[in-house]
Amino acid sequence: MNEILVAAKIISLEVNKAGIGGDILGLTGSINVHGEEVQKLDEFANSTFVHILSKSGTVCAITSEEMEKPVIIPEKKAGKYVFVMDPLDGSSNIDVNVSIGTIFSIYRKITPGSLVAETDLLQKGADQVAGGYIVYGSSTMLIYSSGSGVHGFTLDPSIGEFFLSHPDMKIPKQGNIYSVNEGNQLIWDSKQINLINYFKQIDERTKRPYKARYIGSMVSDFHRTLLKGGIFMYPKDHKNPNGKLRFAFEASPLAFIVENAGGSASTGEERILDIVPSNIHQCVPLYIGSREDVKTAESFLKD
Ligand code: FBP
Repeated sequence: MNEILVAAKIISLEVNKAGIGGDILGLTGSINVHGEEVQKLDEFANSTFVHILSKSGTVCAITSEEMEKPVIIPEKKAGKYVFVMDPLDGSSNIDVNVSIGTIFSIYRKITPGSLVAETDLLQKGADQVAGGYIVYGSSTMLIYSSGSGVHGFTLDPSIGEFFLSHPDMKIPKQGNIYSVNEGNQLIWDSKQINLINYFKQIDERTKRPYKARYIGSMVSDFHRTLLKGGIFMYPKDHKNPNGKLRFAFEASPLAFIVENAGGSASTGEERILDIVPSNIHQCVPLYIGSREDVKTAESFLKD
């Protein structure tokens, strides 16, 4: 965790001065394994974490949304953990100064010996040792869980230290905010359309109509959902039959957080943390947030 905080401080500094210092805004010109244009800050964040963790003696492998293949740490420098990350989520929002973030999961190496096997890299979400995210926004915050509660720490840049600011965070059982890119409505199936129409209907008893909020930077949309309740969704659609968000780098770590804060995370059909991925870049539909709101979503989506 200390190594993660060092990397977070370095990235926070770069993000906060993006546009005035150095050449950190804009594209690298390369395309990542998901067919997305790589931002310079994506690359900077990825190499900062890989550099620091590779030398830390704490990890044996690193997988990243920005790297097709895992980084395997040489035996002499290897530790007992596998680090899984989306080094910079919401990167399409960097140039417009919207909050972005880093999302991470930590798993224990489960196979004996020093060789890292595929099973070490493709573990069930529920087997995370810890999960968390860092928001680079109006302040820089770390939110993480190691299975007993969810805690938030805020960076004091004048001291360069993270301080406990949000102990034992709990998500409200039900919210009144739904968050989804409605621009995709024409490529949704009827179940998804019916669900969104349900949240828009007027019925005071069930707090409806819900408010619509969508930043388009998942870390920020999730952070708001954790604090205020409601539901964030990235459904499957005719363009992305498995949704757009990545199981290992995005859905699973945030599912670990939301469940430890009293909420739920689902594909619409199954619990995210019950999934054992078949490949590190696998995508899943995601419904995450307040327990009652995710239950409502499942009631519309389950066959
Ligand atoms: P990356 O920036 O890590 O690729 O994340 C994907 C993301 O930007 C999420 O943060 C966000 O929720 C989603 O894509 C927005 O997608 P869309 O523009 O299709 O609504």
